[in-house]
Amino acid sequence: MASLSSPATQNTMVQPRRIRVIKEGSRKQVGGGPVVYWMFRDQRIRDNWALIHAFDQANRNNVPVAVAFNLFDQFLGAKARQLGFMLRGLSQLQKNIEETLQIPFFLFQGEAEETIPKFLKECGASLLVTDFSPLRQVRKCKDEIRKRVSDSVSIHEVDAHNVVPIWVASEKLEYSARTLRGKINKLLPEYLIDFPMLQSQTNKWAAATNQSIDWDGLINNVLRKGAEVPEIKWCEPGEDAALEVLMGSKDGFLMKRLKNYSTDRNNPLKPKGLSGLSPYLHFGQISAQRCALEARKVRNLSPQSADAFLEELIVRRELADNFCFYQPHYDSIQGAWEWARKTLVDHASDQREHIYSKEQLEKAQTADPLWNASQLEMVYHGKMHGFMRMYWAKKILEWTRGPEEALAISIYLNDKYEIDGRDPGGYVGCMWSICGIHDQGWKERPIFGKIRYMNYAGCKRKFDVDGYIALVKRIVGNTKKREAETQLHKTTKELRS
Ligand code: FAD
Ligand code: FO1
Repeated sequence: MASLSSPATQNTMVQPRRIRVIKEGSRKQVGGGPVVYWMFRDQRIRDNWALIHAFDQANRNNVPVAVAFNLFDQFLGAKARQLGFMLRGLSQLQKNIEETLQIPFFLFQGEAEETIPKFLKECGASLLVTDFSPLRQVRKCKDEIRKRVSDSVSIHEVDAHNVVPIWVASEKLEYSARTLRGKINKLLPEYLIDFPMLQSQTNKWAAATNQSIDWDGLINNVLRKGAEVPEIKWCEPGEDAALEVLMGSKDGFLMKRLKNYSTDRNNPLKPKGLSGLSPYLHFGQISAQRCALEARKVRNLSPQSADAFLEELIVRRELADNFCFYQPHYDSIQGAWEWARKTLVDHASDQREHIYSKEQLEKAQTADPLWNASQLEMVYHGKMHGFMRMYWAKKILEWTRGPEEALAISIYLNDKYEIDGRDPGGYVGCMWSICGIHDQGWKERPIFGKIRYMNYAGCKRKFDVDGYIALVKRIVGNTKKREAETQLHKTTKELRS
């Protein structure tokens, strides 16, 4: 188990408890070999505690620093939509990091447990800095790297994703937002602080670093292999675009849309009522801490909306990481609480009005036009409205043979089509909807048992269902039209060449 802090992390610019020492190298000090930051979850230069720590350790020990990124093969089933977004963001990052910080960015392809230790050996690194993700695939990969690197290498893990580091906020699985909120709020004065400036790198990387990366080749490759889930065009990738969405003067969330957040965020007809930040937060192209700092600055303009946004951005988001970090079964029924498992089993064989297969659900072929619209919004727009995600997942529980199948299908569809999928927020979103985690029990009823129930009539009371169905119809029509035009353009080009 990593120690929370050790001598190696006492004299650091980053708060010591934001760092976990995964491995203490035999060379007590970092001195001697370069520092490498293996960038994984927090794919940004600005406001990145892991990058700040790597720089800090390199400068203190007069050694160079580099960033390394490993491109897995279709990680967690990612397709063109997600990998195109990520790689376009990374190509901007490489340009910026080499121009503004004069440090090299290395991109490897394959299994990180092979490529990262190999790189550390080649460059004689003395310290590997990693960022933090609670997902099992990431933790397994990191543990494999820990076993493979030489004794002399130290490994420090930095939670650059959460405002309050997960292991600081709570040392255990939290029951609900209510039990975590107080712990986080007590620690905000210490952790919701501004970021230090990155000093320029004092030591140049020795070896030739003009590792030119064929970004177009990489991107075309993932677009071809993942063509089944095409890219979205409404959401521009990269750190600069992320900041624009957060606080741009034209249409930025905090500048132009915050005031309606508390009233509009549950209205699927007003997608602009949400911040639109989840694609950037998921890929780490913007820091949640940055979003929180900037939201606090404008809080007096709309306190209620600002507080509602901070609750989602900090408490709800960290609750999702807390669940995935402390609950190994974070994406299966075993991860549900006893009361929920029992109620789901008690009602697993209740008569269902409809039973749909994964294919019928994927193709939005149910008898419920509202549910079909939400599925089509996810498939064509790549980001289903937050309110509809609850209804969408709960209906899958109602229309499949049992909760295990419902969970498997909802996670499969969510990870395949959502631009912000493959995220703790998604696993927890599905588990909340189908297994009632972070929720209470409700009046018992068929199929749902005590799991919170949602239905069409309830939605009708809350918003204009027909309006939402029409909105999605327009989105699907426009997307299909644009795809046809792109296809025509491509064919014409090929015919001409
Ligand atoms: P905003 O309301 O503007 O929220 C701002 C940020 O706060 C979000 O980007 C997110 O980081 C965080 N946040 C908001 N709501 C939640 C929540 N309920 N739980 C955790 N964090 C939250 N979120 C994902 O990031 N990826 C997913 O794959 C995902 N799948 C979901 C599936 C289901 C079934 C449900 C019920 C929820 C899911 N969520 C997921 C949570 C939430 O719906 C999205 O984070 C939100 O809709 C993203 O849009 P936004 O950033 O515009 O929202
Ligand atoms: N991170 C990487 O370091 N390499 C990848 O190849 C990679 C692919 C990827 C695909 C989809 C996606 O949603 C995220 C992806 N990430 C990748 C980022 C990282 O895996 C995510 O931050 C975690 O999944 C969330 O903890």
